[in-house]
Amino acid sequence: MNHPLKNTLSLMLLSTLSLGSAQKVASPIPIGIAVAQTSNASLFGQEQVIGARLAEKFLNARGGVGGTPIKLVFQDTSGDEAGAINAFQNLISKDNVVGIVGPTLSQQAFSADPIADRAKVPVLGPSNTAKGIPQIGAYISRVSAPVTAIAPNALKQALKINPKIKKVAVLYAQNDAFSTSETGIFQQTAKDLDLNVATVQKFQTTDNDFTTQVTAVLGENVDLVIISGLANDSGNLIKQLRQLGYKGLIVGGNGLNSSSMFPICGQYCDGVIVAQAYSPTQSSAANQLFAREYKAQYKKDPPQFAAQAYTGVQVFVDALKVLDHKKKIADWDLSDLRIALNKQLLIGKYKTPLGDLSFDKDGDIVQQAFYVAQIKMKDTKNGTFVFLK
Ligand code: PYR
Repeated sequence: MNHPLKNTLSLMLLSTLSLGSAQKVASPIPIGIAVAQTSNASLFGQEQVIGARLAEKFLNARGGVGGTPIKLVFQDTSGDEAGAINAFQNLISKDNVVGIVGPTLSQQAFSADPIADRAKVPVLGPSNTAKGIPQIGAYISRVSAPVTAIAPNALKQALKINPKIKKVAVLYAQNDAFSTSETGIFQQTAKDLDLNVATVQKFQTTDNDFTTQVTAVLGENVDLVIISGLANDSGNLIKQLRQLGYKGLIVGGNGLNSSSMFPICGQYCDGVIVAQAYSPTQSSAANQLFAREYKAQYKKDPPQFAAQAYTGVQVFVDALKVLDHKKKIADWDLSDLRIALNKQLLIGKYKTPLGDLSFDKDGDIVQQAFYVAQIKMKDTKNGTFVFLK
């Protein structure tokens, strides 16, 4: 019989045991994936889930970690800070993962990453591009190149397409850490390129009506509009810019880097320029394999968010393999392994779908190549990112 007192006693005994004795690493080896499976941020998160799952399937088919498979443990962060904190806490204390790939947004990372850092659990940010992410702590690294490396490329490409651009409008989501970070880089780059920033307009990621901002932009007669926001807000903003008569070029930031945004702005997405940290045509063997597998399953080119999530899982697995050579992962104490894994991943070199990569001393990604794409819509829902030279 299940007596309540007996249950309480065994719980107390269990917690004493786990406090007093070392916790071993589970088999299969648990790796946490804390991304947005719900909320507007799931426009990115769903692609991350696909990328991570492909990595799990693929890497396990190739022997996992010295013959031991990995097992991804998913916790939905939703789109806010509380969701990310909750997901991180569950992965760290309940699911006993060796490391975490997540969260989806920089805005969430600034709240959730310090929890993992204090618990000495390595984190690989799959899509956190704001300035300052790896500097959150010694256990925080990322496989998503920062806005400083990416954003300027889109502006330079816009000038290549239209060298006459002089006057620009800048819009950004003021309640989002990535968007405020990215707009800073866009605005600095615009000044460096001798462009006149005629107006800077703010919005919220939760906004749906952009009439005020669009009216201000139209009043300035600009040749280029630069947007830093997330997918839903930026998509609606683009749609309203076009509907109200803006005809010039549009540069979007990393928040527009997902085909999930196409149904939001529909045919109005056409022509938007977006810099990328990934190209499906990247020539490495690792990417050819990944892109082929993705395309076979989803009938389209893999997007950046999927490639980055895949890469996050792969970096953990490659680093675990090195440690497994020293001592089988199953024989490690979990806390010791998390510390060793963080050290190992920072010194490793990786052949990934993003190309060859490593990390700098802060844990920021060192990546070889970046790209710029322009959105080409086929109809009101479907389109592609066409990579520009
Ligand atoms: C970020 O939140 O950092 C993104 O790039 C979306």
